[in-house]
Amino acid sequence: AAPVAHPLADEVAALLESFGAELPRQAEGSCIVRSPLTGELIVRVQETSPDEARAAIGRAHDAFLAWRQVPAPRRGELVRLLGEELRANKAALGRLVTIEVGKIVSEGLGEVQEMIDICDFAVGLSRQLYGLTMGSERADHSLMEQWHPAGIVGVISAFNFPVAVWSWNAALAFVCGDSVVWKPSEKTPLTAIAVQALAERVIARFPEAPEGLSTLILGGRDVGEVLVDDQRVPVVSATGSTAMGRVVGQRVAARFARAILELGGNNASIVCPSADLDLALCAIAFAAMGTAGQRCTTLRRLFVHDSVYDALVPRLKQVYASVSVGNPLEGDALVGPLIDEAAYTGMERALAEAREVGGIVHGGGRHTHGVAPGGFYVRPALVEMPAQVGPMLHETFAPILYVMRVRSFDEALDLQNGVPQGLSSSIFSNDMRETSRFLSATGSDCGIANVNMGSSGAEIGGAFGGEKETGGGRESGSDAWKAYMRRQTTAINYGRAMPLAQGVKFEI
Ligand code: UN1
Repeated sequence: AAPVAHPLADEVAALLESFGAELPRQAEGSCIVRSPLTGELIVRVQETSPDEARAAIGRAHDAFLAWRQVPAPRRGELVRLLGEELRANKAALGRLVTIEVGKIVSEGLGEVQEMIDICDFAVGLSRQLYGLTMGSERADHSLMEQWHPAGIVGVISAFNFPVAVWSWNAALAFVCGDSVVWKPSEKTPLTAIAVQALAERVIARFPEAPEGLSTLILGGRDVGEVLVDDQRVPVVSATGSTAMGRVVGQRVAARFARAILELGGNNASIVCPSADLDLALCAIAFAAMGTAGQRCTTLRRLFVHDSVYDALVPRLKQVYASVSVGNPLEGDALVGPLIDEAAYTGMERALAEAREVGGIVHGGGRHTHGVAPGGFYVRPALVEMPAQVGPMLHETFAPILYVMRVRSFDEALDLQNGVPQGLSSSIFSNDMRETSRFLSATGSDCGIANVNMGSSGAEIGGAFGGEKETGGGRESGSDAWKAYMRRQTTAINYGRAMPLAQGVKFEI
């Protein structure tokens, strides 16, 4: 039988239809969407023009003016319904993530679960947007702070978590009384169109929710810049490369708005003499090879103590040599494709650079067996490094794990902290002194520090983000919501006198 012309494109069209959206088939669109599973062209998508983007921001601004007046627990009810919608559509949306990004099935589903989790979190939060009261120094005065909605939250997201990142921002923004304008990665407009359709469905049947509460703009840098530069957008939450964040952060700061930046990671784990090596092996494998090495929390550097190096690293090499790579829709491979050809050439370049500085590369290279030739599948690479140099200092978005032998905990910690990025880190140790030092003020300098776990796969309950070139922003749980609101300090004089603070006298 003749091969089917567009099997994945047809499936994507059907999936989008199930969300109430249409596959935007535009012959002329400049955003070319291919499935990394096969390289098949799914569709060309038309970019939003700068004028259309400004109009979308206008609608989002109007929506904010109405939404901020809706009581926060009611806003939480909207997010509860969004969570229900996501629960009902988990399988279909997870599958669309797999088709558009190449994640394995359980990670595609996991991404949608992460969306559901943050919705649940935000529902509770909608009744806990707590301010404070302080004791005033003046008689018959009270002093307090309260949190008010901020305005439009601009969300710029990356391809690797094409829908979850929106939800970490949007679920909080909605309960905080904000509206959202979302510019997803130009590599993943289809999952964004699906989620936008689900959000619109919920908004349409919620009486107090204004049209324009959730808005989508599509395209690359030009359209992103409109969002970044618009005075009506007080909060811009951007996930992506450090190079992108450096531009976004400066432009947002130039107009005194707030940027929440989640940028590059170069995450490390330290394996100490007392480590449970079986546990470490499993944790390292998922952290380094999961999502084909394309998480910002992916484990990229491993420091192994001399005393356990020969017990661990040969086993790790075996795992690397035997891990299954393939199309996640056609089997149970643990490693799917890279997002595109540029990611593949980036990986090849990093491996060549590693060899130049004395690295010994195990694995790597294109994997072609049993997969469509248009997909960029690779063997994950383990690279034994003589020193922390060359590509080890950069984030390469691919499954490369650099391994180094270390002779002490202090040496490992210095190496771990000795890179420009500061997202995630972990230690494998059963020695309380080591683990406690790792978590102390003089330990890991990262936003995330784990014990006896890998660097990736954070739960939404904690604040997510990192230091240094990772950008400093925090999203998701804990008190990350505060970045989505404006703080107001309020003093009230309920007496008849007019005392001044600090005892100042000004008698007229
Ligand atoms: C990202 O890669 O952009 O901790 C975020 C994790 C996920 C989030 C990753 N919960 O790996």
